[in-house]
Amino acid sequence: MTIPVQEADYGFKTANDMLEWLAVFGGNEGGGVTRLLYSDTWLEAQHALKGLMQAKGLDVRFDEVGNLFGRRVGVEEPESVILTGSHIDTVINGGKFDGAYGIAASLLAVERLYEQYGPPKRTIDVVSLAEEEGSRFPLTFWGSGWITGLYDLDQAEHIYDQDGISLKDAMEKASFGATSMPSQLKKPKAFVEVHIEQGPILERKKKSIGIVSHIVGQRRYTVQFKGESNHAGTTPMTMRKDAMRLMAEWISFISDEAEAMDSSLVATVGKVSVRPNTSNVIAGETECSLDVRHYNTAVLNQFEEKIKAFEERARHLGMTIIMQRWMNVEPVALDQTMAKSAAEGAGQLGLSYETLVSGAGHDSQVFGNCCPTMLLFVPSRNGISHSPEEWTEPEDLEKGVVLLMKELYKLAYE
Ligand code: HGY
Ligand code: MN
Ligand code: MN
Repeated sequence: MTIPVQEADYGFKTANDMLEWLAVFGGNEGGGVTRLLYSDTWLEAQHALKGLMQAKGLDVRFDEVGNLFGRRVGVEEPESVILTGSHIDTVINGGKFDGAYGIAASLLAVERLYEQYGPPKRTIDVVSLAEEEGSRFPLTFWGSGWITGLYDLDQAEHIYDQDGISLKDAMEKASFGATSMPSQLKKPKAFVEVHIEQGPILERKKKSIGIVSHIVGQRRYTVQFKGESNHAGTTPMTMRKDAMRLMAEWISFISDEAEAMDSSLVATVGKVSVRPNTSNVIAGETECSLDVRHYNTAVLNQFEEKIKAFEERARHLGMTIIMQRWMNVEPVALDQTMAKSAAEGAGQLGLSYETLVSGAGHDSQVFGNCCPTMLLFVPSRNGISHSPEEWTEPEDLEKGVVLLMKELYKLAYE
C-alpha cells in the first residue's frame, strides 16, 4: 500500500497547528475524527507523523505492533530512556485532541528543548502509541501494553473486530506483526503523558493544569441477552421471550444500581446490537457493551456481583444473560515524586493547577505499573470529549507544552 503523506511544511510552532494538520487523517464530516487501529487513516497518520519526526531531526522507528518512536539520543546516558507521548487512535467520530495532543505536545517540547539546550543527557523517545481506545477490537492499550510486556503477539490471533477481521490479520495487512523489524523493547526510565482532561473540573475551577494522582480502574464487558424471535402481531405480551425488552430492563437496572451505590461509580452502555433487527419481529437475541469505572477495586467487584444477580430474573422469564468481561484494568496511583515536581514546575511557571483523579483511562495507567509515570491535563471546553465538539483553547494547549518542557528538562537534561 502506498501511503499518501499529506504534504506539509512541518513548520508547526504550536500544538493547535499540528493538531489541525493531524486531524486531516481520518477527518469526518462535521469535524470529528475516526482513526481505528490498523485502518488506512491510522496508517496514513502514523506515516505522516514519521515524516514530521524525521523533519525535526529525530531518529524514527516502528516496533512490531506499529508504535512509532522519534528519538533524541542522550549524550551521557543514551541507554536511559525517558518516554513521552500518547495514542494516535481515536474513538469513532471522536475529537482531534484526545491522544493526538499528547503526541503534538511531546514533539514540540522535545524540539524546543533541543533548540534551547542542545542534545539531552538521557535519551528522550517521543512515542505515537498504536492503540489505546479499544474502538475497533475488544482490547485496549495494545500499544503501551506491547511496550510494557502486558501483551504478546499471539494474543492478536483470537481477537476479532465486528467484521470478523482478526487483530493479527489487520496488523499484518498494515505491515506490522512478527514479520516486521524487531524493536528495542526496553523498560523506560519514566513515562510522561500530556492529555486533555475530557471532563469539567479544570474549566469549572478555572485551573490551567491538572496533575493526576490516580487513574480509575476500568472494566469492559460484552453482554448477550437470549430470548426467542417471534411474530410481533400474534404473540401475546405474556407469552414472549423478548430479548430487546430484557436488555432495556437490564440497562435501567444497572444504571439505577450504579447511581445508588456510589457517586464516583460510572456504568455506561454505549453500543447495542439486535437480531434479527426487524420491526415486526420480536428480538430473539440482543447484545450490548458495558463500561464500568471506579477508583476502588472493591466497589467494582461489588457492582459486578450486583448485576450478576439480575441473571435470576432472566431465568425466571425463560431467557438467558451471558456477561463476558474482556477488560479489567486496576486503578493505579501515579508517581507522587513526579506529581510533586509538576506542582513545583507549575508554580514556578505561574500556572494554576489542580490535583485530581482521572475518570478516563490512559496509557499512563499501563506505564504506571512499569515505571515512574506522570500524567498532566489541560482543560476541555464544557468537559466534552469523544465527540467532534471536543475543544481546548490554543493558549491552554500551549501551557501544557511549557510545563511538559520543564518536566522533561528535569528528567533528561539535569
Ligand atoms: O475510554 C477512555 O477512558 C479513554 O478515552 N480511552
Ligand atoms: Mn485518550
Ligand atoms: Mn479516548
